[in-house]
Amino acid sequence: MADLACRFAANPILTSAHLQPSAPGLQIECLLNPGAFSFAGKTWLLVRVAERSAEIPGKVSVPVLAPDGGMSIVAFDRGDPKLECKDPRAFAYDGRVYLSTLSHLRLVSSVDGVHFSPEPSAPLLTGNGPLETYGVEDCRVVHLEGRYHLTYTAVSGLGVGVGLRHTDDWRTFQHAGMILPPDNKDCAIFEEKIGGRYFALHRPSSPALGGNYIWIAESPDLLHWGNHRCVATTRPGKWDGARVGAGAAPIKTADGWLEIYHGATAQHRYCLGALLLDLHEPWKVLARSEEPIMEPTESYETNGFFGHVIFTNGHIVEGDRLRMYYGAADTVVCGADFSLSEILATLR
Ligand code: MAN
Repeated sequence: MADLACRFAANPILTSAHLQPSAPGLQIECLLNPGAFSFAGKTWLLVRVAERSAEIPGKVSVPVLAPDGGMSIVAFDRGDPKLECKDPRAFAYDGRVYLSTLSHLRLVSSVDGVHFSPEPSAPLLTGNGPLETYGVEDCRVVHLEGRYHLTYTAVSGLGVGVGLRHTDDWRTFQHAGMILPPDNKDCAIFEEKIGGRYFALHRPSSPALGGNYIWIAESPDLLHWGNHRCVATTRPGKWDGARVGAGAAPIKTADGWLEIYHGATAQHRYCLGALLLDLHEPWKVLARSEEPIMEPTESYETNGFFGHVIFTNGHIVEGDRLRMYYGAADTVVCGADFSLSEILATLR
């Protein structure tokens, strides 16, 4: 199947050169995977900014947050036999895993949805508390019952789980804590209740038995999630053979809830596909892409900090147009437009 994405001519729309590091002594390694939302007549992205500490000769180092605030630099000798560099994203020392960068979330805004500029007065969203000492990543933003709800990957030495924050004005935030404990990420809340309950897609990992699959859960209050069911497993040998995870909030269409999800191979090639879920019983999958609807093909998608990656967790829907924002090669932020009816046609 053809790649259905109409990429922005201006791609990449945001690179590390567009933003300033969050503190002296840090440098921005890459920008990734933005959440997206409309607010005050503009399009906003909540970009993941991954930073590293300034190079220390002969050392591998990374900034880490303290559980009660503050930041320190953890550094190990490059030649130390206890040091094991896994891939560019992580390393282990004496069996303990660290990320190679520390991520926070930053707001940028735009009047045309293509050209974004930083919001100097907007607060940075940084890791907060003992479950976020390795940072916060890949935030989904939903607007539900008049408030914005942020679900994001909360990372610490204790594992990778899903954090929740709320805001009304993008100035003050309420931190609701971890709603899905490790190992879990890629949590996308539906933008309306179904049968009087909130629903969310999420991605627990159970690699020893099972895998990295998309699940659905329901909740009376957005805090307590239960009745978990698996909706999509990986498909051995295919483009989504090693892991799958939800993108942004499912999109309500006449045919069902349309979810754009990422699928990766064991070689870590990340493509996008679609799932169509029943409108009233969203744990029922009506259709699923056989082939990706978008694959890493452009040089900014194949080359970078971690190449061959297209990862989305933010979009704006206007009529038939799905304007999708995505992280490319874990390095830059890009945009692409899709036609919803074209995606749905591939699922029939
Ligand atoms: C994981 C996540 C993403 C990242 C991809 C590709 O799925 O941590 O943040 O973009 O891997 O590296």
